[in-house]
Amino acid sequence: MAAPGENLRINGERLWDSLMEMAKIGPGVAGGNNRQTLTDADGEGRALFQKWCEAAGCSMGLDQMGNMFALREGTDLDALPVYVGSHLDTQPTGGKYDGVLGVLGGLEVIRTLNDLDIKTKHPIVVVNWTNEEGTRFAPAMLASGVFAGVHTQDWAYDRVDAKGKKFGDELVRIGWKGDEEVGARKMHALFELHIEQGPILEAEGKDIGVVTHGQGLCWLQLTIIGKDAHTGSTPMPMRKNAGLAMARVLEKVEEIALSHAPHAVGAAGHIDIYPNSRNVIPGKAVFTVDFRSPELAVITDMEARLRVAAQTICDEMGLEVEFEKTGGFDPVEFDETCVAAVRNAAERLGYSHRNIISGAGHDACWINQVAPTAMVMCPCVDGLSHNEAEEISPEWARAGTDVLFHAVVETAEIVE
Ligand code: HGY
Ligand code: MN
Ligand code: MN
Repeated sequence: MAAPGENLRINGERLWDSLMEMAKIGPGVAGGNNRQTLTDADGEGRALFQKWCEAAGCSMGLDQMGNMFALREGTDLDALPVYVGSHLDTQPTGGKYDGVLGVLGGLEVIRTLNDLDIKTKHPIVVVNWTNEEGTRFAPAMLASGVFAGVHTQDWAYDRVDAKGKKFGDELVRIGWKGDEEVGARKMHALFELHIEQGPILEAEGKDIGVVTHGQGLCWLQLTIIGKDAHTGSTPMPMRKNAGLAMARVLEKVEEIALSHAPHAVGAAGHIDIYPNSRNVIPGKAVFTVDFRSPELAVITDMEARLRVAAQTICDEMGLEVEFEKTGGFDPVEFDETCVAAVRNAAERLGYSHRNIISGAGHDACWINQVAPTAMVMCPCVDGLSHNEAEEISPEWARAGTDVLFHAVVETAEIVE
């Protein structure tokens, strides 16, 4: 396939302006974003994205999970589209680039093709996947998971947030439930541009991460039941302290993850303690342990050991413990041809690059099960993400999107 000439580059200023414009929607309190899925802010961000796509001549498709698909026609009506995109939803204390760079980078590919009046054989579709973050509604990558057939739509619709609101109801409420059957679309390939969310690329001075694999994940929610009691008048030996049990379990999480150093990781980011009153011994603790590793056997081992350790701790303290698997996916190996398109693009454009395993989960991890898929990564400052201080440079954004442009356009085949 004819590759685009190395002089073909995207418009970095226009991309950066769009990123800053989108960042105004659902602002955080410290310079980042709080544009959680299916909130009014999410709806606003979607509307802005749709406006931009339509201004770029795209037609917008919307499926029953709220996934958005902006189509730029190709010359061959029978050719399957090349998809490019990520997610616009953010963490509650999220950054301006996690997910958003991949969606607006995809839009920039379209805008650049329009500027250069380039036609492609395969159509190109820019995607915004609903609820990648899995914060408000667990698990992460929910809508791309339904698209890939990993979850049923009914199960997804029934996911509830901390206030008991249902995913399906909230999708209707913000007015972004489409008619399209989820997963009916067939793809020639999918590419996702994403910030690394880790420190490797910046530390090594590399412009581009050629993502060959993605590590797998296990989200195990524990509910520990003790007994509410007075923190002052209850003798220590009589206490059934769910908070103390949780603390001991979290020590085990650290110990188990470190036993598989250097690649495995483990922590609990979601923690609810009840009744959360200063002078009541906690009678209940509900928390989610997030284990990850590039090796499935390691993830399986970490989960099994934690279940045993938590049960032993609770048995010894006379407390109850319940386990619920609230998310998980196996390690991912991306499509070699698509990965090569990314690597060749970085070479052609003169960007430094290295192979990398994605530490975070992405929609591409699920779509890889139904279509040839690959990812492009750019560095982020100090490897920081899922923090309002998340930052990238305009140069990194441009480099990543140049490589995305070349990989997508080469795969979509330029028509001379
Ligand atoms: O959890 C993840 O890895 C992704 O950032 N949602
Ligand atoms: Mn993301
Ligand atoms: Mn994220």
